[in-house]
Amino acid sequence: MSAIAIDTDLSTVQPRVLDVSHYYSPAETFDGIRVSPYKPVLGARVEGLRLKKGQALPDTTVAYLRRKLLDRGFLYFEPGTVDVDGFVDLVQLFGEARFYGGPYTPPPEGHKLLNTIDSKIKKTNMNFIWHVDGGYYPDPPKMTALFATAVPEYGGDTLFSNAVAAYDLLDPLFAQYLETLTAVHSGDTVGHLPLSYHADPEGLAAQRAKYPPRDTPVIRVHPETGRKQVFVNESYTFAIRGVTRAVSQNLLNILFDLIKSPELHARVSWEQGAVVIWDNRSVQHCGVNDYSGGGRRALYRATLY
Ligand SMILES: O=C(O)CCC(=O)C(=O)O
Ligand SMILES: [Fe+2]
Repeated sequence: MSAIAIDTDLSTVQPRVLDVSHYYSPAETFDGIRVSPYKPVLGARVEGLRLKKGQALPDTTVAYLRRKLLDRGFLYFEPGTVDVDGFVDLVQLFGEARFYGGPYTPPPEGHKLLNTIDSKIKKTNMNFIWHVDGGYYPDPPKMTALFATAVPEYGGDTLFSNAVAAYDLLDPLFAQYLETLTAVHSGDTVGHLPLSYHADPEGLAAQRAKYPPRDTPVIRVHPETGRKQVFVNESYTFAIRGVTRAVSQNLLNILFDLIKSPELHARVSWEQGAVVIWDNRSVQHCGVNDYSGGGRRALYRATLY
């Protein structure tokens, strides 16, 4: 029996990995506020800021925080940064808040601009599937923010994934091909609209009329940062145009899997009073469904344009 010659250096056949050094961002202090990476590839933790309702921040500080948000994908503000009233002021530093709630995400008492994701109210499970908010709208919100008002004893985290870094993980020739493709998005893809409006057929019809299927590039250039990113998501992307159904589904599955790569992620374990505001254009998110039975979970949400 002759031995099989192994003449391949297996170290050359390793899979490509993300070059994390592109995302390196040292901790820094600006105007007494400490900003440090939340995770290496995504997010920044903001500590030392205290903002009361109606209190102004210097323009230079606001500009700094806006820059950091675009650069890091999200800002996590430690508990104690703001109360609920201060939350409305804080988020408006980053855009114009508009009401975004649906039948299961009503405004909390006294806050018309906000809506609530509350385990006592919300019975649809769509927030556990990766998405961008309003991904089937012609004008999805630029930013989304959450303020934790009730936190279960264990679990109930929110996951975030960097869709710019997801693009960096694509092999260049494959990325070039994807850049030629267009995807169709719909509020019906995983049943978001029919489940949200199942008790309101007229409301459902109105939503479908208002938000017909929408086309976008599969890979797009972020309008503010100029960075390329993956621009399909599992909740709302229905198909890729002009290819067979098998190719559409398989390409989408590759991209959905990519978004689920742990090195692209940050996982926020909520503490009462914590705030996260993220760039809803370049960051995907989903809730983690592991908290039923563990106490109430309620997040006040603001969407910004
Ligand atoms: O429940 C969660 O953590 C996800 C919430 C969500 O999808 C949102 O705030 O838009
Ligand atoms: Fe969401």
